[in-house]
Amino acid sequence: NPGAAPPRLPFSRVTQEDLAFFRTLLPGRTITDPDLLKSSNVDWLKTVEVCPQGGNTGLVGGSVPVFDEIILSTSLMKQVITFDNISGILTCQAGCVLENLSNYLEERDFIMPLDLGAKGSCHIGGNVSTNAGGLRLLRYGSLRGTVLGLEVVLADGRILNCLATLRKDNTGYDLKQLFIGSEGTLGVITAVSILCPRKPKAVNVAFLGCSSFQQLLETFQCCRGMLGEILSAFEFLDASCMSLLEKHLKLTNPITESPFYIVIETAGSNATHDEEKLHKFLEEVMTSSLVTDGTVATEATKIKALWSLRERVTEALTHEGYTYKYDISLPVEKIYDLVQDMRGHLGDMAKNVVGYGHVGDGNLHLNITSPSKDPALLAAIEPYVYEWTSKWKGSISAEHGLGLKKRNYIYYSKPSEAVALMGSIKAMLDPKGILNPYKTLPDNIH
Ligand code: FAD
Ligand code: S2G
Ligand code: ZN
Repeated sequence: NPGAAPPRLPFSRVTQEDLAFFRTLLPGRTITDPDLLKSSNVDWLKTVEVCPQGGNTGLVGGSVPVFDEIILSTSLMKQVITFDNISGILTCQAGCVLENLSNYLEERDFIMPLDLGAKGSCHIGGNVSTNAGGLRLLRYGSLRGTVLGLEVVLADGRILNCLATLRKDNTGYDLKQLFIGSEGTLGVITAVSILCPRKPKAVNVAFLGCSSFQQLLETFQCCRGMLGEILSAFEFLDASCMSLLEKHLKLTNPITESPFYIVIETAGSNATHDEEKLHKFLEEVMTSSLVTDGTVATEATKIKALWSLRERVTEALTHEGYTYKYDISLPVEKIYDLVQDMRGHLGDMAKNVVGYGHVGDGNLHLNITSPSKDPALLAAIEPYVYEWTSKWKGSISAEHGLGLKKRNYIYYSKPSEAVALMGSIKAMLDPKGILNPYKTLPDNIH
């Protein structure tokens, strides 16, 4: 069971001196009462009970302790440090909640370069530590490009001040990249500087229906050609997702029932120009019947309603019982083949097999549900899903990271020499194994 506690490995164990140190360092802010720690000791999916913690919205069991680890919460580190409204470069503490940063920037005519369904709780430090992707990656790129600098506290207490606010700096190794996506295993991120785009003057969202995934892919190609630089998101969900949204969240499907649904967002600086391009595109895909039905929103509340059909799939799934989540990168034309193959492979063992995700990033969210935890179902899914992904040279974790649950499957997406080098870097930066032990790296390299 991927979420189960692993065997004890030669990592440090917490001592009374450790606890005494933190009690002196943070008087009144160290919590040891098990009841008060309950919500921090369980992950968002409630699948791992058993480190630095941000918003605790991670989905791979990376943010919760396994044995006796101390959780470092960033919740009180929520200050914006600087914002330059010429360059759009924001510097802030790691515990800023993503949605608060978005609001702060939007008041100043800028936006965050990432957006995800967990924005109300996740911290920017957690986003950087997981190298979160989200709904805007297609347009603004990943955090590997938008993060300009980091302040990181190393395992021996040294503060690494790489909090640059320059777009270009080629002086030596780009050390911040080591910490982006390292899931708290190499250092504690305490501040982030990030390049933020201007808030678009015109946003449109089109919600379209397609009768096959092939037609969805052709719509994507047409969309990229005809919308070009104003395209800011291309997401999909399948009919199974839509029925869960209707059933559990009482959301309404705004168009005719279809096997596939697409959310397309445009973001530009000239509403007339954008609407003209969008309508030409819609005319093209409707007349060529790539798309069977659709609706467009330009006004904020309708835009939000259309986006919630994509953003709330995760929430709808939680009402179906136990969810086995697979966050897979594949060649974009293969992403739905995995859903179909998995349905054939599982037959009636699973209650739901659904597919949704970020088409533009070649990132599928394959979710399989059963009324409760089912070891036989898990054995039918894993390692089948990882072998399938590896065969198509995909990634077994596109954006959520490996955490506790997927740490031992890293070899499906990385050669052993690479994993060994990761182990050497980990040993150099965290020789006592005090930083988020049992996460990201497989047990066999410690
Ligand atoms: P936590 O869960 O608290 O921690 C995550 C990892 O980062 C842990 O390993 C933790 O140790 C480490 N960490 C946290 N803070 C620090 C720090 N300051 N320094 C060092 N390490 C740290 N993810 C996506 O990529 N794309 C999506 O579209 C997306 N949508 C989501 C939608 C929903 C509804 C939910 C619940 C989750 C979604 N996620 C998505 C997953 C999750 O929100 C991201 O992984 C997010 O970046 C986690 O941030 P957090 O602050 O909650 O981190
Ligand atoms: C998304 C959220 C987590 C999941 O909705 O884009 O990353 O797999 C996901 O449901
Ligand atoms: Zn996602």
